Amino acid sequence: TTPRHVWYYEGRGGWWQYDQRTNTDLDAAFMNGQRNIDLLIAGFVYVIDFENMLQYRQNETQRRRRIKYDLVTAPKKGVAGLKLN
Ligand code: V3L
Repeated sequence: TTPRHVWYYEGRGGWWQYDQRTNTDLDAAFMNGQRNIDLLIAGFVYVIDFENMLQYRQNETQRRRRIKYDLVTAPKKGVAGLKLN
């Protein structure tokens, strides 16, 4: 079943929905009250920081992307880099 709300990270001029596995991990960590979580995404460890609502690569913190939790129907560029048509 499709959840009502999902996690997104910022792209250029829009938002990308996280892939399903990462979304499940983010839900679990957030509901568990964690302030942040380290996740392996496309071969790199990313920190997802719920306090500041940001994600960034653990070993290279210059690129900081905003994240949000929003309706699954919110406007998006696609899912995890796969563009919607
Ligand atoms: N899930 C998948 N790929 C990611 C994620 C993530 N949570 N975070 C970063 N990347 P950085 P536009 C994004 C990818 O932050 O045109 C989009 O998914 C990231 O991919 O410096 O700018 C698109 O594929 C980027 O390729 O660690 O909106 C692509 O950018 C790479 O990791 C272009 O999107 C480095 O990101």
